[in-house]
Amino acid sequence: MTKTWWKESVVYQIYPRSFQDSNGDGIGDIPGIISRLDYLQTLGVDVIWLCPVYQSPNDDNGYDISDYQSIMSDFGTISDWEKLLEGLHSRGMKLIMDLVVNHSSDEHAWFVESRKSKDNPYRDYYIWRDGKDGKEPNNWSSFFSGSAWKKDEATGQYFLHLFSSKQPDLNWDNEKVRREVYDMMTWWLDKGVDGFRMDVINLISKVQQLPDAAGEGKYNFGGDYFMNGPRIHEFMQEMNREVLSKYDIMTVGETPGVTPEEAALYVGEDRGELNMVFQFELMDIDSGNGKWDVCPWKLTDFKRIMSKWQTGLAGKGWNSLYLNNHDQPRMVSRFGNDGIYRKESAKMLATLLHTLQGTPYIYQGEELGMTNVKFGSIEEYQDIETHNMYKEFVEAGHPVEQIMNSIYIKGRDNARTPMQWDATANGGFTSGTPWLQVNPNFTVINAEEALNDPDSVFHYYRKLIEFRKRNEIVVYGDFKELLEQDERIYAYTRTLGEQRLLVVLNFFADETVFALPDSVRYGSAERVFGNYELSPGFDLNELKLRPYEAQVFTLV
Ligand code: ISL
Ligand code: CA
Repeated sequence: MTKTWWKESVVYQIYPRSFQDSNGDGIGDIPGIISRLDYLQTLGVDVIWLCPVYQSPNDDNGYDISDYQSIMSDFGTISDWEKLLEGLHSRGMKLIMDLVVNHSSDEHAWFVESRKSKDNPYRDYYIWRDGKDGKEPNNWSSFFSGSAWKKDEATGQYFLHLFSSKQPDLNWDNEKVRREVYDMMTWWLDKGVDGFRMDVINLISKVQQLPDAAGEGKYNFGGDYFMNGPRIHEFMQEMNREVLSKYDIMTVGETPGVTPEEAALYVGEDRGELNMVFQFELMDIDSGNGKWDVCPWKLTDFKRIMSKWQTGLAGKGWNSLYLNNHDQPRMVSRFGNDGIYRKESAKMLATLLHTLQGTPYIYQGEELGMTNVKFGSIEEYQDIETHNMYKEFVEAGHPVEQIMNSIYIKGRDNARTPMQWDATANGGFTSGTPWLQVNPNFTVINAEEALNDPDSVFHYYRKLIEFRKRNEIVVYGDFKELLEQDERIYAYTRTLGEQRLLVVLNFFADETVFALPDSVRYGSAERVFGNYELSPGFDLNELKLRPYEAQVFTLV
C-alpha cells in the first residue's frame, strides 16, 4: 500500500455553529475557531474538516447553500476564513472543506432562476417533472420525511428534493452543472484548501426515468434509483481528472448505503476517484424499521461490520474510521457507557478507532467524552430532521413519549450541543444565549477540567495520536481479527513485516477474561498502550479485563 500523508493523519471535525462563539450572538463562528487553534494543536490532530461555512438560509444548518463562494455572515467573512487557513497552515495543520453539491439551497441564484419558467436557461440545473394524476411524479420519500417532490406554483411542475424542500437536487446529468461545480472547487483549491469531504456524493446520479420505489407506504425509499446511480463513477472520474488530480489533497465521500465492494470502486487506488468514503453499515446497527425504530446492538454484529470493512478494502483502498459525527448520537452514549464508566469506555472506543487500519475522524467534543442530551420538549430541539419526524409520527398516532425516547437515543442534536470549554455559564461557548442549549453536564465534562487532569479522555486521545504517529504499524499494519464469536471482547492483531501488535478491548461493564488463541504464537509480549495500568506479570492466556478495559501489546 502506498504511503501518503492523509493515511497517516488524524482528522478533527468542526461543526462551526457549535464550536466557539466569539461575539455573543449565541452562534459559533470562524473567529471563535481561530481562538481555539492552540487547543487543537495540543491535541495533535493533523487535518480539520470544517462543516459548511458558506452562505445559507440555514434550513439544514448550512447544508443548504445559497452561495458556494461566500461565507455565511453568522460565521464571519472571507478574510476571517483566510486567517483560519493561515492559522492552521502555520501550525502544520490542514483544512478540508465540506462540499455539498447533491443539492443547493432553493435560495441559490441558480434555483431562483430555474423556477421562473420552463425555458429559463437554468431550468435544467435541477430536476423538474410534471405531476402524475394530480400527484407527485413518483412515490419517493425524502430523507427528512414526506415526499421527495414539491410542486412549484410558477410553472405547476414539481422539483426533486431528497432532503428538505429547501434543498433541491442538482441535475448532474447536465454538463453545465458539473462544470460550475468543478470551477467552484478549483476556486477553493486555488485559495489553498487541502481537500473536501463530499456530502452524500454517491446520490448525485439518478436513474433518468425516476421509477417508483418498491414498498407499501405512501412514500417509499427510492435508493435503488439514486444510490450509486448509473453515471456515478463516470462523474467521479471526471471530477478527479478535471479538478482533484491537479492538487495534493485528500478527499472523503459521504456514502450512505455503500458496501465494501462498492466502496472499492470509489476508493480503489487504481480507480482515480476518491481517497476514502464514510461507510454507514455500523451507523445502522441499532435501527429496526428505519432509524427511529431503535433496537439493541450486538458486539458480534459490530465486529462483523468493522472487520468486513478492514478486510474488504485491504490492499485495495483506504478506510475512514469514525463512530460519530454531527448526524449521529454521541459514541460514548451509543457504544460505550455515559454513566460511571464514561471515561473508561470513551478511552476504549478511542483505542479502537486509532488502532484499526484507516484514517481516524474525531468529532468535536468526542475527545472530552461528551454525551447525548435529553431536552424536556420538542421545542428545545433545532434539527429539521428531528422536527419533521416528530410531526409525521405524531400525526400517525405514535405516543409522544415513545417519539421523544427515539430522539434521546438517535436525534442529531445529541451531537450538536455546544462544545463544553469550561464550567462557567454556557460552558464557555457563548456569553449570549446559545442557538441550542448546552448539555447541563458541562460543569463536570469540559475542556478546562480535561486539560488539568492527566488521566482525562483528552490526554488519552493526545497520547493515542502520538502513539499512532510513532508507530508505522498502527497506520499500515495488516488487520486480523481474533475470537470472532466472543460477545464481549473485540481483539485483533496488526502485522507489518516482523512486527506485531495485539489489541484487546472489553466492550462492556462486566469483567471478563481474554485468552489468546493458540494460533497466535509469540516469544514475549510487552504492553505498550491502554486505559488501565497493567502489572508486568500479566498472562495473555488468562488476562482479566476490567470494565471497558483496552490494552495494546507488541508481540515478539
Ligand atoms: O442524518 C442522517 C441520519 O438520519 C442521514 O440520513 C443524513 O441525512 C445523511 O447521512 C446525509 O447527511 C448529510 O447530508 C444532509 C445533511 O443534513 C447532513 O447533515 C449531512 O451530513 C443533507 O445535506
Ligand atoms: Ca457568533
